[in-house]
Amino acid sequence: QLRKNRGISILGVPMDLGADRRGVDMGPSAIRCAGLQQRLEELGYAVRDDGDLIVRRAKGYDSVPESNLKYLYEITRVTGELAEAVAEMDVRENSPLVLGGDHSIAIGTVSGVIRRRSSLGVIWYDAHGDVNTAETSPSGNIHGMALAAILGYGHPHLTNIGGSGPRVRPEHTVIVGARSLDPGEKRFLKEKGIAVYTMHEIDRLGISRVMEQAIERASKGTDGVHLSFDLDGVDPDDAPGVGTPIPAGISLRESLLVAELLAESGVVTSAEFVEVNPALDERNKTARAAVELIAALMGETIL
Ligand code: 4U7
Ligand code: MN
Ligand code: MN
Ligand code: MN
Repeated sequence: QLRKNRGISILGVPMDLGADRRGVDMGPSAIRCAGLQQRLEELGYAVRDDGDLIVRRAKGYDSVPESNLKYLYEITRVTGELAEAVAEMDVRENSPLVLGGDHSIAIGTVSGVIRRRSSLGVIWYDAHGDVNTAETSPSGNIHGMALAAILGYGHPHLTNIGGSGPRVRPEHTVIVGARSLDPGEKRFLKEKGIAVYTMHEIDRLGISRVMEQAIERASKGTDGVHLSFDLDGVDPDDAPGVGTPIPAGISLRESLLVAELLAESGVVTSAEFVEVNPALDERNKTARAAVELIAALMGETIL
């Protein structure tokens, strides 16, 4: 539980190799600048900032020949290191809070967490599904393949990060906020029976009922829930600083309710906030939104 009996360990992963647009490598710095640590300390947490992992700037594409996987080798190396670092945080009884970076880093975070919590639920808050593989991806960008890899589908380099241990199961996986899914992703999600709360369900049921169901699904029979929060799930009016903005999204206000409901439920054991792109932002608005969301997730209330 992300509660005050545990400390919080912050780790930045300044990587943009999994995305098309450069600039999300500046995300961790922008989120720190928006006052993250102080905000969490004011809530009473013992916060430890473990700094950033080192990401090598690749010269050109280090893609596998004949394959549709951009920067596979450096992404494999960084996510492997991230998995080690995250597993260690859990040993120290600190809740991992990872700052991205592009969404491919989730492969490392989840691989680290699942070593200690072998039955892990995942809530994937995102405008996208991120369940492409090299075969279905229209772009070759690994951030669009992260959830597939976590579920065990894709290139073996990506599916074996952190060793061949337990995996996240489709019935414990929930996507919230989807509004841009590729044809291959739609097939994959239906075939695996993954719960997807698209904007349609959010509009029909309301975000609060959606979250009740999402929490139930991700937490039932698991020993923890990982929140993987892509800032592009938030409407681009509220979070313009992302690489792949998709209109008609979840407002910041509803997104804060998501974070508050997760805090109330007490099920979240680790989290990451990804895809903040300061180069495309307006006065650090998106990083500031991320800090608001993290504070709410950690139990901050208005009154
Ligand atoms: B993000 C995309 F084709 N589906 O695979 C792809 F639309 O982590 C976008 O959610 C992926 O930001 C977006 O390249 C990845 C595209
Ligand atoms: Mn994503
Ligand atoms: Mn996305
Ligand atoms: Mn994105």
